[in-house]
Amino acid sequence: DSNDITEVVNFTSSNHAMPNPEYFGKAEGMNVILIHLESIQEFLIDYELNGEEVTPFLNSLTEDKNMMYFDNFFHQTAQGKTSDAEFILSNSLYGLPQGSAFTMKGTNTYQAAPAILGQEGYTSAVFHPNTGSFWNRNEIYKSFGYDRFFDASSYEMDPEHLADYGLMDKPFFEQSIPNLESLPEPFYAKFISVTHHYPFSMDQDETTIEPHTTGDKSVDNYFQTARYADEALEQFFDYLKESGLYDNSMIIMYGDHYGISQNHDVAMEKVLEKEVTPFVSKAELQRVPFFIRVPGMEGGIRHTYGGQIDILPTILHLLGKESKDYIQFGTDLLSEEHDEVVPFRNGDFVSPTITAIDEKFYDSETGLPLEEERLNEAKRYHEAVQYKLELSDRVVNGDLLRFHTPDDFEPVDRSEYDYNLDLE
Ligand code: GP9
Ligand code: MN
Repeated sequence: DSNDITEVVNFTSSNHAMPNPEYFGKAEGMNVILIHLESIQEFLIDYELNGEEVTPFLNSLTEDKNMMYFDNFFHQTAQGKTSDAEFILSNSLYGLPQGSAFTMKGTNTYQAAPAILGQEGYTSAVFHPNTGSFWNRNEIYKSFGYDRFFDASSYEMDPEHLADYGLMDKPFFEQSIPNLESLPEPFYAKFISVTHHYPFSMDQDETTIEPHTTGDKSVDNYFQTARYADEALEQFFDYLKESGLYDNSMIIMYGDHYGISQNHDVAMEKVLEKEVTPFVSKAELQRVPFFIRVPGMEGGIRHTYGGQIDILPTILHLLGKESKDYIQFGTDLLSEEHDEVVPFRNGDFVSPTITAIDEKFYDSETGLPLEEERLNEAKRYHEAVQYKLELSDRVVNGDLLRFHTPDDFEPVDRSEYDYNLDLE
């Protein structure tokens, strides 16, 4: 009941990080373009295969003068994979420990980014060239308040250009343009690509880099589809520049989750040319790239620790919208008060000082087991992480946002949304 929400509100308001005046409102009134970098892991950035960059375009973006690049950023997904990433960053709530909140909690009450910004005059849309019912998107997007959903029905699904989960990235971005241009500005638009997805197979005629040579097929091919995704992204950026959208849009890009699972640690030793210990496999390799580009705002490489849970409060503050009245479990990455302990869904965590893997503690800098005298500090972090995950689960399982409506927020009425999709 409504009493259950009180403990949650007490926690989230005390956990809230004050906006940094240097950044608050820096993107006010701008469009928001979110690009979901399917299966892109951080180790790809600046990785060279046979002396060649795998993702030259992404690499160049880390040096763009208006681009902030976070190199200690982690995915926090579990079984819900892509859908967990979407769920976490749209709501600043954690995904569920088992299954996918998208499929299991699609009709809950949410206060998601599209609804919050919709009430500030934004039009919201998702572009994704797969059947709209995949991951129950066609239902949960209504609860999030997405105005438009362009699924496979909005694309020419030419059989020659299909990947396992839908249209290849290059035609996907290209064909998205007319629909993007139909949106009134300012808009909040998310693009979810599909080519760079396990098992990372693609037509060899279209590849522009040799596979890796570890002998593990999906690991070897991972580099080819990553290169293709990088090229598709560059083409989309070219369009954004030509159309002028580049100059009045904030661009956010995030890796959704690992592409190479722990079943491939042996091959990863060859890729990284080092021993893949549990610390490397379960912490280091869970880094994903995170980029923020705001026209006119100074960029640079940031070493702040953070995760997908922190994306929503960061975006809201850049847009000049206080996140304080909302129930959000992350904190603004640009705030002086940002919390650098990053929980994983299983209760493990990373931070600049201490990392917990399988409930064993490590020194984050050396990767070695933590000294005895720091164990108490580690246990405090661990308890804080458990508590956050437990409270977030209470919100999602109990549909508790029904009982907490911020003053300037109108609850979403799902019946107002219909995407006219052609669902098989
Ligand atoms: C499917 C795509 C892939 O539409 O988003 O989802 P994933 O398998 O990565 O969770
Ligand atoms: Mn995914």
